[in-house]
Amino acid sequence: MASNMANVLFINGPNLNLLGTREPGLYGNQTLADIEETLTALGEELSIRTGFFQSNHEGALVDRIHQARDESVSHIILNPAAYTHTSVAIRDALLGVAIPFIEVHLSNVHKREAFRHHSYFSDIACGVICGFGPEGYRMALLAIANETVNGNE
Ligand code: DHK
Repeated sequence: MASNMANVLFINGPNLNLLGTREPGLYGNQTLADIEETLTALGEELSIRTGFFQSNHEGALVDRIHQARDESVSHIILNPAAYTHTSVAIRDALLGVAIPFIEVHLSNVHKREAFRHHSYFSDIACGVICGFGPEGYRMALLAIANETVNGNE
């Protein structure tokens, strides 16, 4: 396991601070704090260091991705939320720091409106998980622990 070396940063985009009350039929009842608590515990079990960041602002997300390189973050688990479908700036930030990342969505975006079917991230991500609610973040962390995530190929 490479897990004792992994340093994983979870980044969540706009409106995900509203989890728990926001469209629970789509996004579930857990708050972001609940989800982060579960992921912290799983990280401890797997000997993976975890960190968390959420912002509603595109530039703040770009800045946090830049900062991740200085902190030797090994992997990013990213839910860009609405920026999935719009943000060249966040895509370029990820390409710029060259940190391998997994794209996660709580909902199955492919079952939803057509504008959610395109992602600016999927073709540069190590993998994409969608439709499993908060379990998707756990699946991403387990994939890193199991060394099933390839770097920057
Ligand atoms: C979350 C959002 O806020 C939406 O804008 C995306 C994503 C889907 C999710 O399923 O986690 O379209």
